[in-house]
Amino acid sequence: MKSKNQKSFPVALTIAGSDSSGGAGIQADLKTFSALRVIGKSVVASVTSQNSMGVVDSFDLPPEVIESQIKAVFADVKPGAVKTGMLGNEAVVQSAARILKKARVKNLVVDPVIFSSSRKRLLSRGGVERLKGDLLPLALLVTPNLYEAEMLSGVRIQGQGDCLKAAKIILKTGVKNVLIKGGHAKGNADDLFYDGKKAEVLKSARLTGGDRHGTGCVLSAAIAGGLARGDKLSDAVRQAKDFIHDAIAHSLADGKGTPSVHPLAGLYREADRWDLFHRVSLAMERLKAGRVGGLIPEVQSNLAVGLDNAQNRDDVLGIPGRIIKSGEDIATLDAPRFGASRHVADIVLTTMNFDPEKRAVMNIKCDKKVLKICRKLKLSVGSFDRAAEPRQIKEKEGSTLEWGTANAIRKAGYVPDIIYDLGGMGKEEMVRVIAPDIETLTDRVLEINRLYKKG
Ligand code: PXL
Repeated sequence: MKSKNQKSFPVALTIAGSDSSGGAGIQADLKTFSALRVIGKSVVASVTSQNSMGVVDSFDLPPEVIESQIKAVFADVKPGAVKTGMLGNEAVVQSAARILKKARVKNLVVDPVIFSSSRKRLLSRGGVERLKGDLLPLALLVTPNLYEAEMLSGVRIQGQGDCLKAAKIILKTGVKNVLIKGGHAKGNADDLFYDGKKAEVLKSARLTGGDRHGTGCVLSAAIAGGLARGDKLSDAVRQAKDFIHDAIAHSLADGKGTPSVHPLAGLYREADRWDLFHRVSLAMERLKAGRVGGLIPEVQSNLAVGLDNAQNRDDVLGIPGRIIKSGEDIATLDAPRFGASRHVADIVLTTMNFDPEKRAVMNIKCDKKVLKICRKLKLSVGSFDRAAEPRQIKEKEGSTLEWGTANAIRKAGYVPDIIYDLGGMGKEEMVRVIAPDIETLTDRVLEINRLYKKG
């Protein structure tokens, strides 16, 4: 029963195969629904034994077992959308189609899984015929890849024109829309969307040369998730394409073979952003309480920390403006922000490029005493000389610190804990404290400050 303050929530159902590797099938579908804030229901149609190197075996469940599961779900809630994935054989396709027809499911997305990427047959020949004859007439959308589109249409696809020809033939089964995925084509991974009236090429840049396990499952689940949330089909498809793009970009090589797409990557990243924001805010409080004003250089200071796998300044959290000093006290003008602190963020991106675990940097005053304390604390020390910077690099505004950081790292052979330079024409000498995380960075700066004050 719904309690008084409980909002209604979107529900989607997947009828598909279980993938013991966790990267595709039911497992990928449920992760995708969850990431989209859609409640996932699942009916297992087949059990596959597989790992990242391929499908070893598959065991289709008896049609009555599939029927029984679907009935149990529908007796309780009517999902706003249903997707089908691997169904295994003709009897399963037939019984799934019969019940979905009876339940008058409107938003049915069919991913016509026929082969695994390792070329294991996941739907019998008879199953393909029943898919065309029984299931597609009920479907709002079918999402074949090029190979599946060839199997469903009988058209040999060699170019965009053949895709449209295939889509038109597939539409004759009664399915209302066709999305032919270009992921296996050469060049860009463009898809063709056809609704019976107009064809649209949905562009996407190719991300990797290699195969990714679970792409088809996640895409169709994301479309079903969007439909369950009430999106129009065209919006659901567009958002699902963005979603799979992100899931592919963050694929996980979690075994010896093909990496799997990562449908939860976006959620984790959002959580990581808030976690880092909170930790940097706490670190700023500690630095303020530690009264590190004596370590702040004339040009003031900043600190920045990169997210796991940071790619650009937007993945690096810094302090807007500067950390400024007033005697021993320090102050900031604003809360930490991603994309702030350009210069220190670029140093972070440089250190992470050499060692992904060196993500936190703060610049502090450089004098003999600071350097002596750093050595006493057994911090590894590297340096660069601004005068040694090649002219071409110097002419590119803002690149000196990246060059200097990389230069010091190359000389040391690793990312040192401290990189200093003695300045140059109009440039103040500077120490950068480098650490694996914001807490270690804060500890180091506070310790340097304590010894600096002691004299
Ligand atoms: O990616 C197609 C697919 C769908 N469902 C299951 C699978 C695979 C591919 O291996 O195992 C269960």
